[in-house]
Amino acid sequence: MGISAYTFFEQQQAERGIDLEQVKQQIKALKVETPSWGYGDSGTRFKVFQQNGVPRNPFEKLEDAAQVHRVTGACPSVALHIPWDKVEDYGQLRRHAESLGLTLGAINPNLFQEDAYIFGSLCNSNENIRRQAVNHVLECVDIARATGSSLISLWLADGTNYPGQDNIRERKHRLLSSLQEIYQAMDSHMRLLIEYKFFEPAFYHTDLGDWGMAYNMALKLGEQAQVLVDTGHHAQGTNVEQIVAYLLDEQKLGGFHFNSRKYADDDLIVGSTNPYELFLIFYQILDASRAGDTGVRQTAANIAYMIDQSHCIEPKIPAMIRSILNVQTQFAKALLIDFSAVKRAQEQQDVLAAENAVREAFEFDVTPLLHAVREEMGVPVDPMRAYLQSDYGQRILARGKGGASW
Ligand code: LRH
Ligand code: MN
Ligand code: MN
Repeated sequence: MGISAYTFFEQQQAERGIDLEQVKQQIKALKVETPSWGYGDSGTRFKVFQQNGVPRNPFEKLEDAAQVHRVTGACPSVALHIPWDKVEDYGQLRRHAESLGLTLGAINPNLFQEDAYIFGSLCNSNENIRRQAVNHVLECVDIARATGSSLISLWLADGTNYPGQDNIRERKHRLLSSLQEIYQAMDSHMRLLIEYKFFEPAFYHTDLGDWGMAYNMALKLGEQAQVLVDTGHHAQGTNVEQIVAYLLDEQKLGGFHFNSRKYADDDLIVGSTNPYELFLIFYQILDASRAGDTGVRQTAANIAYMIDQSHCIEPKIPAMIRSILNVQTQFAKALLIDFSAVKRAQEQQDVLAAENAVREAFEFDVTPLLHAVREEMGVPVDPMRAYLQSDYGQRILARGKGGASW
């Protein structure tokens, strides 16, 4: 790190009244969960590409995830997807995670890859299939107990392809009663995160098609149910940060699946095409968490930040490191917002001054700040370079091709 670059940055921020010590603390506290499936082979509906050195089982996925945490210090937990990560003994998987300095995070039931689910899972009109789906999620609640996880992260692929294919209102009733049974089975420290998506695999209607539907279910279920915002799950032009602000104010923002998208549910590296959107999401979160704000109902601390990406053409561990660095960068920038300047401009209804006070934070180069933070955390100043210079990428090639895939 160039000492002078940081000193200059420090002076610049002090003049703006930004408390850099506070900022550094908050960057250090930001933890982002990585998904087990982000380390395995993946693809599109056209092709799943096999890469060399991909983990062959959930144990090896954790080993790869531990590399991301080793160089970033920001990813101490890993989300599981069941049955992709099905093992005989979840206690053993948990111990393996702990031996690597990790914990097991959100448990994601898979309600989309059984033939039985061709017409849906929790919404299916066939009672036996609904039962199979509910039982699977109940099994995930048990797995969460064994892994020490507190989150059940549920995404529903259910929907229809044609008008009239099924009764939309009846499907809604079936969904609510399925979710109620699941909700009641959770322990009191557990949270159910309900993820929505506007289309795919269903193309006419999706049973949880937007945040409003997920919110309605969460509201009916109770305090332990919240909404999960996957940044790639919206129609073009949707103001995702407004959804974030709204849910925060209702105490219903459970967490995120970060990724970036340009056309659909692209699942690309977060912040690669839309860094300003990510910055504005953090702006809303920090604004809602500010002390003294009478509207504060939820703080940044109890939001589950998770990555949900499929790295189809890029090497998986560096792709995950890149994702984490992008998240840290935009979070750091948002922390530089002069919130009192924003407030003043809002009170004076000075549109340009308000927009300027937000945007100017985005325009700072936070590299010296992040270097200083990493030095203090005892992790490499340049995590990507540290990983690439290690021999881990070489060593895993011995695993060969044909690793785990979805
Ligand atoms: C659905 C989704 C959901 C799944 C994951 C693999 O598109 O975002 O979170 O669990 O992808
Ligand atoms: Mn997702
Ligand atoms: Mn998705």
